[in-house]
Amino acid sequence: MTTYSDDMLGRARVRDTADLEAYYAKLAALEAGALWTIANKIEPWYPQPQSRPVKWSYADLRPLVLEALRLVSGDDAGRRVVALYNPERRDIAATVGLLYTGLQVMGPGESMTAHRHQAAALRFVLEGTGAWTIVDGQKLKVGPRDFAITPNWTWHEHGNEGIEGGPDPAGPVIWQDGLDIPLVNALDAPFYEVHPDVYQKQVGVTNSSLYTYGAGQLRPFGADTWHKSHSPLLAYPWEPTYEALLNAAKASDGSPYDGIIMEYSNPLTGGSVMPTMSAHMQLLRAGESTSAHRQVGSKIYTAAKGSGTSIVAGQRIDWTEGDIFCVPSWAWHEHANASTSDDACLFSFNDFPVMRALGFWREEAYPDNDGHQPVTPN
Ligand code: GTQ
Repeated sequence: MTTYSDDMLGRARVRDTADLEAYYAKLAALEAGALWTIANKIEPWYPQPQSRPVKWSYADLRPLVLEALRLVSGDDAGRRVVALYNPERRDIAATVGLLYTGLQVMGPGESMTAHRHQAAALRFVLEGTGAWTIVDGQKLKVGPRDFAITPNWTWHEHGNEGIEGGPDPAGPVIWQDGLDIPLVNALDAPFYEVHPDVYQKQVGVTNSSLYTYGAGQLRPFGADTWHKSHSPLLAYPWEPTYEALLNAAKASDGSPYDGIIMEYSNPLTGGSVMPTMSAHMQLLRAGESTSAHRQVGSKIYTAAKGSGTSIVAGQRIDWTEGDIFCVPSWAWHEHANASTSDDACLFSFNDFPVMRALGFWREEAYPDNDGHQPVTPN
């Protein structure tokens, strides 16, 4: 066992004296300071996230998300989104770590203006059948549980072609946005532009990237000319994703920590869909409960199907469809399907590609108690 004592040789262990206090004041006046007064804080033994595990209940938030439809216009809001904040991270608009998520609502027939920004975005559709997005001219149609990406600096706009009171598609669309805005801002790298024509012209057929790259293992003609850092496939529909999970479950037990889990990947590289964020869908079979592990990086989960319980840093989080919860960096977490007859699915996205690219990646299995954390009573 590693001992974490800040009194040991090798850590900063200076005791304050009157002389030192006076010295610190003189340094402060010159915009300087003695490193040893803060060294242990700024170089902790292991990650000390300011974010904590939080669950956002869809049943609680949904009526408020829908209320925004009549309170603000899409044109005035830019995007009509209820953002989810970690209590200590409101100042940087983060949901967990340096990731952001929010619930965006679009009424039937609405469309939002085109823009682009340095932050990358992803979407996971929670409800409504009329959603579309145009990413760099390419129109994508997305339905419930579909996943789509808006890589950084791509022009994008979205809307809902549902007809109010119409048969199908109808009704509002609510989708979850996931962005790396706090990361981009922490790096002082944000840029933003409104499209010169306010709206984009569609190029090619709707869902063209899906037609071209959607067959995963089949590399299309022209693939050698793709040199961007994000996936050429922009949308990942639910049905083939779910089928892939069910098929994998026939052949393997998957991960002891995540059940049957698959990463939405760039079909050309097998890597993450974008350089800063990766996303997964996982299936917990009926009655399945996993062991705990932890990773360096932040994760945001959405209950996509069924219901269950996750233990995050010892805290019990019960979830059902549409609920969102977060796992701060280096927090132990494990999942259980609440049903013994139906499977459950969790969508999640994370900043792991950043951790891997920078050499920060670590992962550990919970060592004690058969892999299960003690649960803190609520
Ligand atoms: O769709 O571009 O939820 O820029 C927050 C910021 C969505 C978007 C958000 C954004 C977007």
